[in-house]
Amino acid sequence: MRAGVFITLEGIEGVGKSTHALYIRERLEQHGFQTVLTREPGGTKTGEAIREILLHATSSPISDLTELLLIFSARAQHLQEIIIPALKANKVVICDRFTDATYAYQGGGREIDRQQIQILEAFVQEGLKPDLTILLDTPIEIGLGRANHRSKADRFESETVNFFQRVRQEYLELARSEPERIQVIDANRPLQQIQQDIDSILAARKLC
Ligand code: Z5A
Repeated sequence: MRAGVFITLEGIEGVGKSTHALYIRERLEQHGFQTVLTREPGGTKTGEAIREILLHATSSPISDLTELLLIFSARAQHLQEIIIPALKANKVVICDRFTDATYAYQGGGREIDRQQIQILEAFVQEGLKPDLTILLDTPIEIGLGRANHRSKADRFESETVNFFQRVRQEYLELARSEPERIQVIDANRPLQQIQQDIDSILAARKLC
């Protein structure tokens, strides 16, 4: 059995996941929790190498199934090397994206059969799920608009508007199916208001 707390942040790109992951870490550390801040795909040396392929390998095609398997390969390493040891050491793991992103991007976006994802989830995670997921939600033009200010688009960022609409809808569907775990925040507001909502969610779980 594990002892720590596993928190994930989700949403389409540019909604503020990285910004609020840092905020959550700061709040938790102010309240005496030991934290590990990490991300997917990535979080380990192997996982970061896989991330590089997933995001930037554009010279040769990657099939949807290969993409799915690469994501779960990175996740398997991340769980064994970082997440499970941290939870066993009673730490709070804050992870920028996790398996909900797979349902949203590979399930919703790429339209891979949900049951295939469920099989891999059960195999790789053996029942481990986040205790709390914060889903930052904005209309896609807001998120994409914020992200577009940055450098060259990666493999996902080059997808169509319809792809991101499906991703967003799948995230909202996941939240409807697991309302206790997945807390939706309207991220189309000033940072301070979003952080007040985050504080309330953490306080309700006695984390701040
Ligand atoms: N992927 C997948 O397909 N399947 C999976 O299972 C997993 C991932 C785990 C990499 O993700 C890609 O991997 C991802 C899906 C795929 N691709 N996409 N798209 P990533 O997390 O590294 O990439 P990202 O979502 O593109 O990250 P991001 O663009 O950095 O977004 P963010 O972390 O949500 O946003 P941010 O960096 O905190 O904020 C972006 C900017 O907006 C920044 O300048 C902020 O200051 C600003 N911002 C944030 N919030 C606000 C508010 N409220 N008002 C004004 N400005 C704001």
